[in-house]
Amino acid sequence: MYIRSLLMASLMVWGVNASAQSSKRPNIIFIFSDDHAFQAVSAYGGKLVQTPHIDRIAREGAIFRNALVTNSICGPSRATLLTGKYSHRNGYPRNEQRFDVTQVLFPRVLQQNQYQTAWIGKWHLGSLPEGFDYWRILPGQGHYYNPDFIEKGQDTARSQGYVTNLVTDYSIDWIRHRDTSKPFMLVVGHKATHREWLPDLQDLGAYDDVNFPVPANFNDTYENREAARNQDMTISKTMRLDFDLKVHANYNGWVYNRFTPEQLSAFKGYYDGKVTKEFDEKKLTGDALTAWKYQRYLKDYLATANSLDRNIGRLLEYLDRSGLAENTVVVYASDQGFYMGEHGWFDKRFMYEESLRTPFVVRYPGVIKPGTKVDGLMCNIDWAPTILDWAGVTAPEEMQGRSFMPLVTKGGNKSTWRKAAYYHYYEYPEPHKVSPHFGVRTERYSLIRFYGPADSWELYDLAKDPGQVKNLIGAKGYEKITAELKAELRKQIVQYKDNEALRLLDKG
Ligand code: SGN
Ligand code: CA
Repeated sequence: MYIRSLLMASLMVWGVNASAQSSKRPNIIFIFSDDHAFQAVSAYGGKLVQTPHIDRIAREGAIFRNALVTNSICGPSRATLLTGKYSHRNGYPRNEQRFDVTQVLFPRVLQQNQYQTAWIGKWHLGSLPEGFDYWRILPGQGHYYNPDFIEKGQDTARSQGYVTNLVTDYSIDWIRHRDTSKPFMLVVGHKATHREWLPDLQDLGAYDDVNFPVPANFNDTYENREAARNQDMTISKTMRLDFDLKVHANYNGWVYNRFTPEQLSAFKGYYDGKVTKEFDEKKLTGDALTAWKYQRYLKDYLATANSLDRNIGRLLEYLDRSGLAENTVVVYASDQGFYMGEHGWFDKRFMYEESLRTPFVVRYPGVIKPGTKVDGLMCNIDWAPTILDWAGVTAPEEMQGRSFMPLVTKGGNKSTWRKAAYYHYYEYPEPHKVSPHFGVRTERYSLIRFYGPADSWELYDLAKDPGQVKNLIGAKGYEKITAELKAELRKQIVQYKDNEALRLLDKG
């Protein structure tokens, strides 16, 4: 009897502790957009646009100025978020395959630790989600208007409305109706600002009065850079007037055939009535046409981003109103960066700064000091281990990143943080014909080994050449740093067990 009551007492104490502890464990919301360039976020100093709500997260928490992806495209970035591993370890190096959901995924680890988990919005991994109590995803790339959603346990069904609003509505709904006895982790997966940059109706023409400055390397001639010369992602040649810029748009095509008559009429009013009209009147060719396409591209892209930022504001406001803000970590990140005309491009893929770096801001009330600015090299392999760290869970051995909390906490040991980051891109040739490559990025330098059709090395001094137009490989005076960086690259390849890259490196 005595033993039994002792046991009961200790169970009760354990129970109390456990629940007291779990009530302190934060909720986690990971807002994950698609192709949103840091140049288009005002918190990053971008003069192109105002993003007050993303900026608010940065102001009330931390901004990472060197948040790097390890393979700059969609599916691979998502696979890395889920697994904390490089593409060569999680089996998802290219888009449009089937992601293996049976491997260790951070949401499943959270579930095992009494978290409730959900993924709402763009998923783009071929297979259906696992490790989530609830999910409601866009099939494939998804549609901007009246998109289909696949909801766990339900048939695919079409929703009415604009995708960024819908993803936010469904996210707030889920939070509202969740099991409140547990902390939660929710990924809010936005389609915006992916190509073909369709804004919400209320944002059509939002930037029509703005004349955007052209990046210094807009007319890059790709000298001494074979991979950059052979890509297929220029505003001048690759970007399509009809599909991308909606000039003489094909309103019978798959993008528009699901529009309501009202939506179609608003689009025609703007794109036929204004944009196509202007195009027809101006009769531009050559550089003048490219300059016009650039302006139109930014106008559409940034108008699409307006809705993204507004909806982030809506979610933050819901957290304020519901009292959840205080105990909820909010991250805003994109799956990679994007070119806004730098090198004359749109799209991503290259290990050059605009697509290597992605926006990443995080608010963690009471833990991360407001206004924190981080320059350390943080990679997307670190995201899963960090999320688990927030939940008080040690990351499984096979995850290759580590929690970035030492970078944002007072007294955190920053001395052991990585001084070099490893990158490996694979998808070739379609779309965009970017030669596969791997490389290493330090605070100051970027060393890249292209393989496949462009079999070459590149070296950049980011302090002297932030626009990366001067390949220093073989240049006099750079022998020592090149040798050091090559040694660092080999070290990283061995550390992260990238056997394919090691074989290529051994060839020279
Ligand atoms: C589509 C786009 C490409 C884009 C890929 C990958 N073409 O194929 O421009 O690079 O998606 O993007 S489109 O004509 O269909 O718009 S990712 O973000 O999903 O990796
Ligand atoms: Ca993307």
